[in-house]
Amino acid sequence: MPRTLGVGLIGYAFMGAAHSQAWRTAPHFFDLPLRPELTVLAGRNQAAVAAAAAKLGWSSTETDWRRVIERDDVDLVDVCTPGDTHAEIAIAALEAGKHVLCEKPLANTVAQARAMADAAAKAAAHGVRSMVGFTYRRVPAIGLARQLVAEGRLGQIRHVRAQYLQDWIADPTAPMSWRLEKDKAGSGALGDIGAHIVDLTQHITGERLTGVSALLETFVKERPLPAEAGSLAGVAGEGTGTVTVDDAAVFTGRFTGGALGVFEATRFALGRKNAIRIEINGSRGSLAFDFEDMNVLHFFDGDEPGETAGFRRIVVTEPGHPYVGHWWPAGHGLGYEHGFTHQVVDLVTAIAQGADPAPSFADGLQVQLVLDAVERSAADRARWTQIPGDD
Ligand code: SOE
Repeated sequence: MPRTLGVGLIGYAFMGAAHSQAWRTAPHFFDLPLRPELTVLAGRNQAAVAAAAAKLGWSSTETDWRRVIERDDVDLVDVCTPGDTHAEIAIAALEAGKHVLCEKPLANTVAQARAMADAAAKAAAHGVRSMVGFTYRRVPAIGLARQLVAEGRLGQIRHVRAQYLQDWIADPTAPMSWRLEKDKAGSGALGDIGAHIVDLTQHITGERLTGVSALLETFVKERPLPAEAGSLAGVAGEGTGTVTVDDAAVFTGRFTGGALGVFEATRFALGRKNAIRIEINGSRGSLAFDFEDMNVLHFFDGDEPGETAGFRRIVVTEPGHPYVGHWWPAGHGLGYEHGFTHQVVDLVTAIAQGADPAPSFADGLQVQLVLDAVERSAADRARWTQIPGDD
């Protein structure tokens, strides 16, 4: 029987529920070297967190995240709170010797993200591991995309085209939520969903963004206050609040290998619910992905003779792809939640092996540097803005 890994989850809204599902499910479909225990769920409201713990399968509750970090039966802290508390909680947990999984984006500012990355590097020297939750990396079709690029099947990357399209606040009467408040969320569509396409395109291509030119827009500046606090669209109550973040971000960029990038992150693409669309064009081939058809990768092989060349629709459900063989027979498909379960599998495996999991807090800091450059560019008439890097 493998040793246990006591998990303490902070936060129980949408991400808390997705992470709870992953902690519950992973040991039932993967042979894990450590057995996760859903030890404690933390939330500020005792009645609400007790109800969430019962629903999501947690053994105990706390109303102060500091108590979670003090507990000897907690080995790992999973941070699923709004971005304004990521740094305080994650750094305290790392300094207490707890492994940390932190939701994306890593933080609300570069300074916070840098402090988190520094704390993670210090903790790693003592065998304490950390990961930032860019779960879409763990969608099998994305893994195949990265593999094809790494094998040179696309050749030299020329174009990266990435969109993340949602519409949950396209209705101007949709009420305020913490995701629309800068002091809580750091930014709007840019950090919440733009962070995903920045991470994904860098992950697939193996290249980094070196500079951007950007526009941000807030289409609806005042919204009804919610009848009750919630993280996504809720029910309108009395009064109004001011939206202090972007509703949409569009930006161009250059990658380290010379490719040009075009990015769009918006919550106003009416009819698009969670459409992550990526197309990459190289000198030898192209690929295209749409999360709303997440088990499929489209691949154009430029080596194919023109008469029979065309985008191939690959259904990425064969057991030979990472993770896939642990689930269903070919063609039955995976869903949004599987990326979270795969995240738990890789994190627990890395901890057991004494390895640093990816994406690391350093990877999260790099995404934060891109987000910050986008905001600085947009504030200066879309001026070209370099992204600090090792070079
Ligand atoms: C809301 O836009 C959201 O929940 C993001 O915060 C998540 O990271 C994404 O996976 C789904 O949409």
